Amino acid sequence: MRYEETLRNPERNPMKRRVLLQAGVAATSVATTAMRSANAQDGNPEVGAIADSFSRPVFIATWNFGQAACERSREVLLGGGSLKDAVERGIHVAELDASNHSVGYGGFPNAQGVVQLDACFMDGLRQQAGSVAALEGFPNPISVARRVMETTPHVMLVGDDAVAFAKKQGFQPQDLLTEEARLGWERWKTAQQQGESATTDSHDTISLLGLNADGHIVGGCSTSGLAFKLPGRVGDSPIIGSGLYVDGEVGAAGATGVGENIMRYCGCFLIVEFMRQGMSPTEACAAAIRRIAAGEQRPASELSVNFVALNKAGQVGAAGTDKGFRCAVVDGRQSLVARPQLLQ
Ligand code: SD4
Repeated sequence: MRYEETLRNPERNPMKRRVLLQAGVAATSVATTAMRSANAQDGNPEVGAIADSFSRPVFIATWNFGQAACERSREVLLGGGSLKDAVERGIHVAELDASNHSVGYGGFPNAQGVVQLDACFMDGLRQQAGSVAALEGFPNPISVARRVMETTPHVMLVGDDAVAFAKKQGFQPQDLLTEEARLGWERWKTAQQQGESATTDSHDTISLLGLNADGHIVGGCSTSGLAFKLPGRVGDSPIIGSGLYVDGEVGAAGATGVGENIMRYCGCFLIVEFMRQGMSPTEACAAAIRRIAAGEQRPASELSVNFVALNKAGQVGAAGTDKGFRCAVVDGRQSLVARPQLLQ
């Protein structure tokens, strides 16, 4: 069984499923899996059917919980905040949600029990970007990434030097390892020691894209990465062009899934380029997934790669390989969760 399959489908591996259930590794993760299976038959509209029904300003984000984040973004924007503030503060909703074990505070730690966060922020105006990777001790890495973009001539800061930068910028360090996440890690370690390679279905990165009435586009992506990852491992999420890309003239794309399968293909950059060539956001997301599957020479269903996108006109789209993947779309009149195009 491939790595991605065990991540996404513990039930396909009885051993791993048993480990998950016995160890109770994040009961929430198991619950999430169950919820996602149920969602596969849910009544949410297909994104293709609603792609043109939104008007600027509009926000789109990954996963069901992206709806609360997008609603917060809308509130900030309509309350007079800038689009950058709207995207940043929308992402805070997911980062500060302790029950979300894939983002910010409460995220599952790495194999050594340390929570290491990745995030990037991008403004379509002259493609400004900021990013942090393997950042320890700050619950809102998206804000640190934005600060890298706005206050330095650089794009990316990592590790201890990113920590030093965040402190200098006035961000308050705090312990991000919640008791629930720590217990999940303990159980994972115990299972490993017993020779069972336990995995979790912890896979809920937030990528949030916003377009305002003037056609300005901003995006952000924030994650704790894969649960119990090798210390120092960095995925697609903070890599400009992989986990996120924004081109002010064309549109934006954001990702969630197994970073190793996204970053080797510059997934989000590819989607924006497909949109530049005339594809709709959903067509572009699907084309990127097909490209990755062709490159990997294996079915899309094995990849765990999922994307959201929007173009400058305000058309939204999404496609993914995970049956439970959902996206949230919010504009001035509507707020809903939609089913992306599924590629298997
Ligand atoms: C990563 N892409 O670090 C992230 C994980 C993720 O939903 O998207 N989880 O590989």
